Formats: sequence, C-alpha cells, structure tokens
Amino acid sequence: MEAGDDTIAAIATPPGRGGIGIVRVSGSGAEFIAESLLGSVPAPRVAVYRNFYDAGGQIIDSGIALYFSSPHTFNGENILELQGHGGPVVMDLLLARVLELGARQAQPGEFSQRAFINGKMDLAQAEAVADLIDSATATAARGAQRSLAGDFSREVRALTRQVAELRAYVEAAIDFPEEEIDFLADEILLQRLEVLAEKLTQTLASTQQGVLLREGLRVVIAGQPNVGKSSLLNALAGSDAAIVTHIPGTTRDLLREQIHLDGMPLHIIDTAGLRTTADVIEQQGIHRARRAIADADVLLLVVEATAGITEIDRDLLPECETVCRRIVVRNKIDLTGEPAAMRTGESGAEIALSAKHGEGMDLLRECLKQQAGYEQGGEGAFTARRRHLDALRRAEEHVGVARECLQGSRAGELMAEDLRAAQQALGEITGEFSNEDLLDLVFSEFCIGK
Ligand SMILES: Nc1nc2c(ncn2[C@@H]2O[C@H](COP(=O)(O)OP(=O)(O)O)[C@@H](O)[C@H]2O)c(=O)[nH]1
Ligand SMILES: [Mg+2]
Repeated sequence: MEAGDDTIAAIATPPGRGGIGIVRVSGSGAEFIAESLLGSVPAPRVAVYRNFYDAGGQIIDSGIALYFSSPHTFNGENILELQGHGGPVVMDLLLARVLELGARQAQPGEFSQRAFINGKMDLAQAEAVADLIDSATATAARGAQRSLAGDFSREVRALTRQVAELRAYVEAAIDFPEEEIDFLADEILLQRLEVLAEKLTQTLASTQQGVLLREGLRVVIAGQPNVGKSSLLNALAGSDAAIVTHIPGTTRDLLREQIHLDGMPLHIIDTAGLRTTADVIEQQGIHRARRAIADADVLLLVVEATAGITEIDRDLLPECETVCRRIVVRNKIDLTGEPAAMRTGESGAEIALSAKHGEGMDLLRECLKQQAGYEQGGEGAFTARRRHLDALRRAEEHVGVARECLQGSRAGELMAEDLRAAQQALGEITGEFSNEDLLDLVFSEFCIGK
C-alpha cells in the first residue's frame, strides 16, 4: 500500500473561536503551497512570522508558518503548518486558499494514516494517537502516551517473534520427515510453547486493563420503581443529575453520567423502574432500560433493603445472567438499621448501602473496581482496544491448539498451521497483516486534521 501522492489539508484545531487556529498541509504539494501562500518556503523546522496571501495578493491573515521537509516528519511527508488567528472565518479562508493551490480536504485520520503507511508508526501506535486525544481521564492519557511510544507494540512484537521462531522450528521438522517425531518430541519445544502461552495470558490481562482504561465500564442501574436508582446515580456522580422523588415512575428516559474511579472511566446509566404500566412514555422508557441492561458491562440491581430480592427482581435476573456481571444493591439500610456491608449473596456480590445518606458507597466503588478487574494505576499501564483483545484471544486459542497437537498426535503440519494463524492474529494488532477495510475503520474514527 502507498500513500496517495495527492496533498491533503485540514483545519487541525477544533471548530469555533480560539487564540490560535492551525491549518495543516501534508504531501508533495506542501512546498508549492508554501511558496505561493507565503512568498517563499520557510527553512525546515524554523518558525517564521509571515503574511498569508490570497490569489490576488491580499493578506488573509498573518501568523507563524512552520515547514517540515520529508522524510523527517511525523508522517514522512512534507508538512506545512499555518498558525493564524483562531476564528472560523479566517480559518475557512486560509483552508480555501490552500485547497485552491491544489490540496484536497483531508479525511479523518488521514495525516496519521500516512504516518502508518510510510512506516513512521505501526497501527497500534496510530490508534494511540486518537486514544490520547479522546482520553477521558489523566490515567487513560498516560496509558495512551505509553501505547503511542510503542510499549504495547513492543510487547506484541516480542510475542510475534516467539511464535515465528517456534513456527520455523516446527516447519524445519516437517521438512525432515524421518526426524519429525524426534524433533517434535523434544521437551524444549513444549517448554517454549508453555512460556509463550503464559506470556500471551499476561499480555491479555494487561490489554484488558488497557481496554478498560480507554473505554471505561458501562454500568447500568436497574430495578423496580422507587428503590432508589436515581439516588444511586446521584450519589455515584456526586451531583443531582437525576430527579429524585417519592413518586414511582419518575425516571422515564435513560440518564447518563460519566465519572471515574481511580482513573477508570465509568459510564453510568440510570433507567426507568421496571414494572407493568399503562403510561406510554414510561413503557418506552422501560423498553430502553431493557436494551441498556443487555449492553451493560456491570448491572447494578437495586432492591429495597426492607424487602430484599423479590420475585419481580428474580424474574429480571436470568435475563442479565449471561450478558454481564451483576451487583445487587440493597438500598435504604437507614430504614432497616443494618450496617453497610459487602458480601457474596445467593446471586453474586451484594452491597448494603444507603444512596441517600452515603453509607456504603465506598464499598460499592470498591466492588465496581473488583468486578471490572481494574487494578489502580499499574505503573506501566497502556491503553488498548477491543480489536487488540480479540486478536490476542485468537492467538491464545491457536497456541493452545498447537500445544494440544504437540502433546497428542505430534502432527507437525497442524501445529505449523496454528502457529501461522497465531502469528497472523498478532500481526493484525500492529498492522503487519491488515486489510483495507480494517484500516478504513480504524482511521475513520479519528478527528479531521489528525
Ligand atoms: N430512606 C431512604 N430513602 C431513600 C434512599 N435512597 C433513595 N431514597 C428515597 O426513595 C425515593 C425514590 O428514590 P429514587 O432515587 O427516585 O428511586 P428510583 O425510582 O429507583 O429512581 C425517594 O423519595 C428517595 O429520597 C435511602 O438510602 N434511604
Ligand atoms: Mg429514577
């Protein structure tokens, strides 16, 4: 694959007004555009103050111009950055002039895509660029920075290398059929496979943390009307986001709040109380609640401490049994006088608390972290994506099958095939093996100008 030889341009700063706005240009035409727009091409990597001229020689704006010359640039191409006054009209005029001079409007992520294509960074690193920009917490930002620096990619590459070596060993064995069995019977081969499997498991665990750090946990609060779901949302969010009343059926639509626990983003969703109702709006809300439950990572099933889990709640439980982890919240302990507590009940983790008065809320936060398997601020934590996790799982599975082959039939051909598949799965993470669709998907989620 090659970068198009066309020149792309975009406003790289967010829409709206700001002190400075930046138009970025990348490609072989950047030099000509600099020459036409500024009068001459600035020396590479030197900030110069210039007028930005339109076609008729009128000044559009004046500001700092920066020129970076291929190949020593972020994406390997010639890059021109024009820092003007950050108003939408000025920026639009400047971009229009650049387009007039032969550039075309960049697609989302296209600057970074070219960095990937030109070998300046691998796919996981390019994704980390977007993750850094999108990070919801400071911990996530630090994690994205590590991925961008290549911490995650290095780990994946080390695994890929190990798989490739084992594969070469097994393939050599196949090439000498008389000795194949001896080759494969070698204890060292099994040992190396086991070491590899263990490393894969470790990487999977840290990648899982990385996905949590990037995407956060979807926590859905559900239960019967009036048990205190909205109060719980407010207590977690530390604000009066949801309306709380003693009237059943107060919450009708989904309410979302974003908070974080020790750096892990939480998307909390409060739902309409589940009950049979004639109210059409409430029915819609309940429908939405059920859909939210189906998509949850963790379900907080709220029940009244005075009543405990009732038949109606039990009817709800099986439905979420398969889709997510669940915490039963026994709310309103102030009414029963029982102490705040965390225990394992008949249907999993159970927390007794009072959303209204705050007792036991710390236990709930602790329990949420446990359920997510989140370890606070692991020093080397990096961000990762579900697609990485998926690729690692496939690699793990193939390595597992290869091991079974070795221990069972000693079928070299089959082993080699599974090791090849494992290598391919790992290669998808860094983009060594990738197809156009995947790349389009990855880069389309970027912002324009990145
Ligand atoms: N005593 C007591 N009342 C609570 C507690 N949590 C919520 N409530 C009350 O229960 C009623 C329903 O609360 P709300 O959060 O709207 O419940 P929802 O319908 O499940 O969203 C309100 O009057 C709340 O003040 C609690 O911990 N203790
Ligand atoms: Mg409510």
